[in-house]
Amino acid sequence: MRKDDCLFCKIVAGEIPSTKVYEDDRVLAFRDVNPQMPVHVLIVPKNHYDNIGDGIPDEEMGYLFNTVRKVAELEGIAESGYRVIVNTNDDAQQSVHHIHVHVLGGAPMNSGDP
Ligand code: DGP
Repeated sequence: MRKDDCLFCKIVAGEIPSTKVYEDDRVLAFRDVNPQMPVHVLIVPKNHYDNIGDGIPDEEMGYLFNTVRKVAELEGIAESGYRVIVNTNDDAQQSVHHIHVHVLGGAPMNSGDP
């Protein structure tokens, strides 16, 4: 389930390079090109869904969010803490319309941080 004009589908396919943090047959986690924190990883399902409102099956959504824990452990932020953000549609300034989970951490966050 790929969308041909989707940037993150191209990253999943390896057509656009990324710095991978974790990959399995269902998800890819890679470093954000414009990090807002020392750790800033994006996790995407390999199947294309525009966003939370796009009917991603419960099981696939659960798998996506369980990958957050794996990434936090790999990045060494599981104990210190991290923030999880899923921007959805225009008011949230979702800029890439392939559902993705931001995992941010690596330093204490203040209220103005992402
Ligand atoms: P959002 O605003 O939630 O749609 O976040 C999209 C994020 O994707 C943004 O933080 C920057 C990141 N991004 C955009 N283009 C690329 C890219 O080509 N490679 C990587 N690694 N990240 C990208």
